[in-house]
Amino acid sequence: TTISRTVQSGIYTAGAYGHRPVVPTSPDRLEAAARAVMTRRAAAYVADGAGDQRTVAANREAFTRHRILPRQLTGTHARDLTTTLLGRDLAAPLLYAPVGALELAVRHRRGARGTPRGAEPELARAAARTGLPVVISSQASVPMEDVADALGGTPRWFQLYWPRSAELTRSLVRRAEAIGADAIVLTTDTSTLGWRTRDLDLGHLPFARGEGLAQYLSDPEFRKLSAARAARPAPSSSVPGPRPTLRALSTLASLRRHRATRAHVDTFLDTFSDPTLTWADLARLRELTDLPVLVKGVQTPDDATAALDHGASGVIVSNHGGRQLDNAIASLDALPAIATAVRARTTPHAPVLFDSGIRTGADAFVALALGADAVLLGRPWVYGLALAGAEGVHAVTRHVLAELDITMALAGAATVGDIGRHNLAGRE
Ligand code: FMN
Repeated sequence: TTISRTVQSGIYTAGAYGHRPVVPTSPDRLEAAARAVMTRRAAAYVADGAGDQRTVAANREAFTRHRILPRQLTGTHARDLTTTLLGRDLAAPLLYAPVGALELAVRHRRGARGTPRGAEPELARAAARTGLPVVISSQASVPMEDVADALGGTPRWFQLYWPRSAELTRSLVRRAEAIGADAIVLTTDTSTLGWRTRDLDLGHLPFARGEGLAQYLSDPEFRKLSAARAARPAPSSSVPGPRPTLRALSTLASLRRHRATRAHVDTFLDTFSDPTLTWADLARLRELTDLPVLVKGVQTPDDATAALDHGASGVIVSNHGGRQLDNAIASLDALPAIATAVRARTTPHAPVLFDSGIRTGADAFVALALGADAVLLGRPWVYGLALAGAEGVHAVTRHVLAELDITMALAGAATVGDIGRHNLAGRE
């Protein structure tokens, strides 16, 4: 039986007995429901993006400009969603995008029965059921070793923000190897943090409160840097910080909860993401590990080509969900030319992954048709997590896969390899 039949019939049958889906199946209702339960800071951090939110909107709008061609009597009664990525067989061309400071999304659930400490283990439990790879974030709320424990045999990749310290970089990469990561995802679109107006207006950056720093606080090289910083006398010229307000007590509590100190936070802010890097530096990362390195944040064919020329094993077409450069082009609009450039450059072609705007199975189908080998699901699974923990992540994943399966059925694609531009209406 197909996944769509299991999920769809399951929902309708349960509905006849008075039950509703674990989380809404419609993407807009999913987002609205999650926004309603999350704290104000969490909703701003997770759901909103940079500047005037133009790229957040553009990422979605781009999908409305592609139409799928329905096909009849194609005999696609049984579909095969499996695919192969970096030599590994996957149940579907879908991965969990790296998301930092994830604990924000479950803060309101603290104390809920059965809610474990840490959000990533909940994601991991859901992933262990779907079998789809988790890209563990550099900014996770739980050390990667603990996420790996919860993942069991589920594939995991590690996402790296390349720190300014070579020792810390090496240490993070070694740890990723030790937890059995299949690949390193180097996120290059965050050389500097985007201008995130909603977070700015709330004065809220999780990392400044000690949140989302678990990979660093658990790292021996980071702790050395931090200890050295704490031992240094404060520069006499430094401007004294503002006096904390009563509200800032929550920050102090947060720091305590994470056993973080100001020195840790300041060390992180100092070392996070080296802005001086150029393509030539990619070779250093290449020498550091035998793992495939995929560059995440590519939005132009030139950058895709540069990534491959400098040793990347693949690219992730992404604009960070509109959280970085506002007014940037929609990620989907960047995809076709990049897919073409990568295919012209490599045989067999290096993997082209896609994210930023995937909300539904139909979206995944369109991205695959435009040349993606697989897609990363971002905010939707975070919304599922916010609403119903591991169950919510699992439900969101199943909804997306069921709709992808139904889309394949109705468009006449029996396998992932069958999906292509011929499935989309031509553009006049
Ligand atoms: N991308 C990273 O490479 N590293 C991160 O730590 C990271 N943290 C994120 C945190 C949040 C709350 C969100 C929403 C995204 C984050 N991203 C991060 C970007 C996602 O990996 C992905 O590119 C993005 O969510 C795709 O956009 P979409 O969710 O709108 O589809």
